[in-house]
Amino acid sequence: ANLARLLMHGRTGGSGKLVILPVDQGFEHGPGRSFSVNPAAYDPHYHFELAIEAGLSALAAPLGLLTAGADRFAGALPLILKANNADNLSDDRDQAVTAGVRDALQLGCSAIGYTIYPGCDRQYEMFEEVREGIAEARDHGLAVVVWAYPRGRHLGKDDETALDVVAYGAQIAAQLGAHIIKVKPPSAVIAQAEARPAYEGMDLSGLATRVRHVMQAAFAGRRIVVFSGGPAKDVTALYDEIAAIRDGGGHGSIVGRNSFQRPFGEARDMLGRIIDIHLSQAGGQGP
Ligand code: FBP
Repeated sequence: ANLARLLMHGRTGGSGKLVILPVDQGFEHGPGRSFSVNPAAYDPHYHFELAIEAGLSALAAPLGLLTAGADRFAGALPLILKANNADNLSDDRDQAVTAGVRDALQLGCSAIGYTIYPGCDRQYEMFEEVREGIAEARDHGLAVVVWAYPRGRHLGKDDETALDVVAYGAQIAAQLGAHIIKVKPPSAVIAQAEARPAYEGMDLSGLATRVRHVMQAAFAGRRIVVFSGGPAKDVTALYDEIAAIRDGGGHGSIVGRNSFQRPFGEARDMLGRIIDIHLSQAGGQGP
């Protein structure tokens, strides 16, 4: 029922697509870096208003931000409690569990979300923490979102978005029991030497082909996969990327900085365009 709430809400409701606003960057990247370019975004209410006005599927954020908006916006749109977090002050590739299923239920959330860092030194502890959260969430009927972000000493920055690595992260998230998996758009790099033969002969030049492969890795499309927006970029480049995600069979987008680092009206209209692209036919209406 909670997964249905997410899938039926907003302008994408009933289409099988999702467009989500994630606002954990104040915690993950720091407040100045995240919000100073658009100071109105320091206010948690701003993000609720943006997500509601743009007709999004859900708002995903840590406990503090969701609590700060709950008094005014309770029930206005599905919420995803981002229940583990990292900060940028530490070099540790790890996430602390910052909230639980009980918090999600108190806030009326539809889902709980966790980041995993496959490839980092603490990955197995992270998998165990997330496994506990997922089991409890399922007991209480909450949907589960996993941010699958491979990183670690053995992966260079470019390797984190390599196609084989992103696909591997999506597979691990699916195996852990995620209903919805969040990944970064994959590049044409194949990082693991032992994975290269599997990709021989494939033309990986188009993002749509790479997205299709990530969907395969997420149980052949039986799990919902949404793609992140990354650092703020030119809208044309962003729309091209969203069209390729649609063409590759991706289920939607989860776009934070590209949304709230623009003025409200511009962000609302841009999110509207992202929804239009996801709702249009693959290969049809272009960006
Ligand atoms: P953006 O659209 O701003 O990239 O947000 C997506 C997201 O997953 C956030 O939820 C998270 O804070 C951020 O990316 C983490 O990115 P990274 O770990 O690369 O700094």
